[in-house]
This record gives sequence, structure tokens and C-alpha cells, in this order.
Amino acid sequence: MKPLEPVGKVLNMETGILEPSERVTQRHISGMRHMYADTDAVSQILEDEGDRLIYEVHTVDLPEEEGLVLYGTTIIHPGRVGEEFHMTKGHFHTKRSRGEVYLGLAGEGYLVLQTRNGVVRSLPMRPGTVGYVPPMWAHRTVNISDEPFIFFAAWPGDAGHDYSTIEQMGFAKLLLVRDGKAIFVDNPKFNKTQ
Ligand code: M6P
Ligand code: ZN
Repeated sequence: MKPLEPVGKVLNMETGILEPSERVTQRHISGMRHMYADTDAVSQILEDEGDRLIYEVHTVDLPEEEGLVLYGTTIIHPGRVGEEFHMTKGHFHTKRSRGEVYLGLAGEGYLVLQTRNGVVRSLPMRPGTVGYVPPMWAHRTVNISDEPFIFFAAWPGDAGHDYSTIEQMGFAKLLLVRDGKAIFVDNPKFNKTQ
């Protein structure tokens, strides 16, 4: 491994922007079509307003190597798709033995975790909440507020992102708004056999 220089950055706790900024990934609704339960609502949004920005991820530009710690911020814009709140795609780590730490900065949401067998746990996240993702758990974040939900995360350099497993199985629980409240319901499209 090449020796790296120590680097300090400034994190704006209100906007989640890291300065100097490095890699920014934007996730739009078209790339998450099948992740939302209400696919008709997805089509309607695409027709009415175009390709809605759901969230963005600002990360350091470091190699994905063992021994390094990667970090970044995620900003999930407020909104819903049908009754479902805006959320991230969610992933397992390609190396399942790798964990992760989240720190809530602004807004309010949930960190939803799931094992390979479809066991689900959820942690409410607010500014100052430290959420721990143990190895083996897929993780997704959901914005349940009317403000951007912003958090910081740090994970091992060699963890990797496995999106396809969770894309095929889905999460066993959905977070919906009912009577103005966020509630968890069973996902009718959950596919445990992946
Ligand atoms: C957190 C970390 C990142 C991840 C991001 C968005 O910041 O877990 O590794 O990329 O959330 O989540 P996803 O990759 O599932 O879209
Ligand atoms: Zn992760």
C-alpha cells in the first residue's frame, strides 16, 4: 500500500457537504424503480416531474483497500413515492464480515437493517444518534421527515457494496406514512429465497 498523506476536511453539519468535496453520487428515482413498492407511483412521478433526485452521497476519493477507512455523508431529500418515504437503495457489504458506523447530523429517519434470512431491525436516527451496523446486516436509510435527512458514515475500505442481493430479495418491511405517522408494514414483494 502506498503511504497516504493525512487529510483534514470540513463537514458542514447542516448541509452534509464536505469541503474540499471529492466524489458525489446522485441517485434518481429511475435507478430505483423496482425498489419502491408502488411502481405505478414511480411511473407517475417520472411522467409528471421527470427523474426526481432522491439522495446524494459525498465520499472521499480513496482506494477500496483493506486497512483503509472510507467515509462520507448522505443527504436524503424529503419526499414520498406513493406512501413510501424516500430512502437509499441499501446494500450488504460484499465482504459480509465488515461493519459500519453512522452518525445522524440533520433531519430524522431510520436505519433499517436486515439479515440474509429476512430478520429486520430498525434504529431511529436523529442528529447525534450513532447507529452501528454489525457485520452480515444489509442496511438502508429512510427519511421520515419533511427536511433533508443527513448522516455521516465510515466503513472499512475493503467492505464493498453488494446491491444485487438486496435488490432481488427486497427488505421484509416497508416504512410508510399512514395518518401522518411513519409505520412499518410487511413488504408483500419480499423474496426470501435469494
Ligand atoms: C452511507 C454508506 C455508504 C453508502 C450510502 C448510501 O453513506 O453506507 O457506503 O453508499 O450510505 O447508501 P447506498 O449505497 O445503499 O445507496
Ligand atoms: Zn455499508
